[in-house]
Amino acid sequence: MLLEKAAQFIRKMYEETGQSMERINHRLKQVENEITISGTYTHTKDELVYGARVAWRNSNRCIGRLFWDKLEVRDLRGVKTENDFIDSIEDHIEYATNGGRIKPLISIFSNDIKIYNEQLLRYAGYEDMGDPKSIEATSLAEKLGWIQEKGEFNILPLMYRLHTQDMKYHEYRPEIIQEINIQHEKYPALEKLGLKWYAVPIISNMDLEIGGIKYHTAPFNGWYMETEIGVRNFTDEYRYNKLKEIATAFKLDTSKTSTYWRDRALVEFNYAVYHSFKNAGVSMVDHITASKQFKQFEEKEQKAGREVTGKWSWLAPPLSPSLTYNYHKGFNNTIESPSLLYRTIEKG
Ligand code: HEM
Ligand code: NRG
Repeated sequence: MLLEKAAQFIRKMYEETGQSMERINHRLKQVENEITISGTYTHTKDELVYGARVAWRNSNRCIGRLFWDKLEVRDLRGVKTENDFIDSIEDHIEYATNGGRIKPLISIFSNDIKIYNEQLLRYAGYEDMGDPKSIEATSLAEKLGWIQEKGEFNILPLMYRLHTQDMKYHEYRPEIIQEINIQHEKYPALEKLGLKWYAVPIISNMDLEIGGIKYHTAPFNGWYMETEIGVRNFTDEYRYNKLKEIATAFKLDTSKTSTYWRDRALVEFNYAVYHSFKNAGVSMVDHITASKQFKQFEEKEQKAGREVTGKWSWLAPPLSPSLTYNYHKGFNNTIESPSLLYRTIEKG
């Protein structure tokens, strides 16, 4: 089974990158030998880089895939010590943030290291404050000894385990974390709500699968699409649930549904999120541009003779979806390999 998956990956990669039959066969033989002797095999650096990029290309729920071949890949399989691990994670945050010009980046560690955070940067959640999505992660951090005064925007510490040790937490150096205050030039009352968000979404709870090998610890990031923050994180009732306060800051009449206060507030708020990031010099894409980029991605893939797979409910943006191209077509949601998958290992 592993051999089959490995061979399929090697063939696909070596063919796509225009290598000779001789090289393909040589590498296939090597992999077969390694699997026969040890039960597994080791990717070369080139295979890791290519595999990670194709995993992004195959991410059916991602609208940002036009840039799949620009993903920077850090091969950190050799990191063994706790200090090196923490430094590498902080380096990822700093290097990906890049002073606001965010770089798509993935850091691949060995499976001897585990990360328990959903994203490297996330705000803590309490019953009555913060991001409800993080309530479980916050109590885990507290169990590990993390102490913080409750707040709306406390950055959770890194929670990790090296195979020789117990679970631990680490608080990031604050200077590596960039955050953006949300404001609107016409409505100063918005800024007074004190809303802010971090610059870079770095997903750290997914498996990277390449040729039958699963990397459980491979945090990756691109930049935000404004609706992720503007439509979902601040607006969903089970997240920050701020729509009414936002509408009031925009002086909308919230006394009845028929004033359309919800929809009006949502559009204006997404405008505010987008321009707050841009004015701070931080990369962000709006949903209309992202959909156009996705169309370009489809066209490029078609030229390369590949079918694009996708999941409609994620590719249609949650703001004015029918204004975007993605809304009006169907997608084939087959999962191709390499890919990024929801994690399968047990916590612990
Ligand atoms: C999901 C945009 C880069 C892999 C998403 C979503 C958006 C998005 C809007 C949906 C998120 C949601 O609704 O919660 C972008 C943009 C990028 C980018 C604008 C800018 C470069 C990347 C990169 C990778 C990636 C670099 C991997 C290397 C994924 C995956 C998902 C996803 C696996 C699904 C996440 C899940 O199921 O929770 N992306 N993305 N994306 N993206 Fe991207
Ligand atoms: N909606 C989540 C982030 C999910 C992934 N989005 C990206 N990924 N843009 C949130 O934190 O709001 N990326 O790799 O850029």
